[in-house]
Amino acid sequence: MSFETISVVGLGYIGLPTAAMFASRKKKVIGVDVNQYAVDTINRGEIHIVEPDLDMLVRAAVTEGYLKAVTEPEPADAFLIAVPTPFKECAEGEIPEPDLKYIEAASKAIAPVLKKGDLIILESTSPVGATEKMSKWLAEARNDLSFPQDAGEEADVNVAHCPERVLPGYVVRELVENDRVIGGLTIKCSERSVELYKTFVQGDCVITNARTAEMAKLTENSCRDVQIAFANELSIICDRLDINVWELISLANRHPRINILQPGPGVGGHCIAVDPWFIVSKTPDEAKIIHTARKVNDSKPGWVVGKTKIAIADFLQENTNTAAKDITIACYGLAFKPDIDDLRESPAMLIVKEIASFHTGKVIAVEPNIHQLPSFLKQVELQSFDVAQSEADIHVMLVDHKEFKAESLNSPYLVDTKGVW
Ligand code: SAJ
Repeated sequence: MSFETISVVGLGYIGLPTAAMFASRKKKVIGVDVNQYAVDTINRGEIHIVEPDLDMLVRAAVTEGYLKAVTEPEPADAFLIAVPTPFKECAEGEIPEPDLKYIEAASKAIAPVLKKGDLIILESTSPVGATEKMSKWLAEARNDLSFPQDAGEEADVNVAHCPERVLPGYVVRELVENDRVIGGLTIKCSERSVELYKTFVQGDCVITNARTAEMAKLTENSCRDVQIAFANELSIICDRLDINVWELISLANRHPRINILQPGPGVGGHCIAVDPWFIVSKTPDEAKIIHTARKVNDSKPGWVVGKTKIAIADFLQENTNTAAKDITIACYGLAFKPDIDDLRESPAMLIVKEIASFHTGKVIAVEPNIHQLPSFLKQVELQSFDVAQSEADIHVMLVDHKEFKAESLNSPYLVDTKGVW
């Protein structure tokens, strides 16, 4: 059975590009989101998120009538669920548990419009077992239909997990080119999912089961987290031993089987700092390295703040007529990684916020990718690189944006978390 109408539930960083991609292949796409603002924006052919080339894709899809956004699900042949999977509230030091409330809400929202022959795919990054849980929620809501966990290959409805793996900033290209891991609850569920993705995916669609597909996604991001933790730990060791960590890494990387990643101010974004906890919370006794990596990366912003305090103390010692309130600190970069404007879960932002909370003098932020600072940084000034360089006494390099790499800065009071200057 072919897929004439495709519904994408959750029109965020993954759902919207995916919806636009199906629409660009002339499929009728119904995007569903609870956010009325997002729905209205998309229906005007505009976008509410920042992602290169996505605006063109959405404008064309809406103008040509292949994509529409709604707040309530409508019948379709396939449903892709791309909603957030945040943590549940927990006390500091406790292991955060994933919160599946948005997946549950999306399942309950689509259940009334499901029909025999439909395919439901969970794309949200999820803890192991979430796809089975989703299918159970759907079955509870629709006892007139049979589901794979009970009816196997004979089920009326097919269910699979296919995690997204695209890199923010390259989503449009990676959606087409990346391989996809497809984990159906049965073989037929997987095969039908492959047929759906082949509408636009040029990479391989590799079939496995749902639990392995869930774990594959968590493994990819945990692997990167562990590797970055190794680099961050090296940077702290090298600081203690008075060794330049970037020179050290470039030398070690000349070994044919070594490829160490780069240290930085910490790990940000909505994936790599989150997904490893989905493994740790499920298997706390076994996931020792993954847990430690999280702790190492989460502690790096605090270490950078500590280095800034040492720079302030050094400055005061050298300039005995100066008080802390006379010292200007410039912080370079706020985004969670280079050359993007995304400030969410950014360690650089955490550091700037913390510096602004204790420092009595002026704090400047330089962030070429934004025009306005978030309201909680109201005591911080957004300035150009030139102003920061000439006004500041202490410089804190946080994100290696291309604009900063093109400059040089020489100061005895420099905390350089990216080895740029
Ligand atoms: N970082 C370092 N050092 C490095 C590389 C990265 O400190 O050498 C930091 C970045 O500055 C940033 C964080 O790590 O704060 C994460 O950045 P990233 O570029 O490694 O990853 P994301 O979060 O933008 O996207 C990741 C990707 N996963 C992998 O590369 C394994 C992407 O493919 C996933 O689709 C995405 O997570 C996701 O949605 O899960």
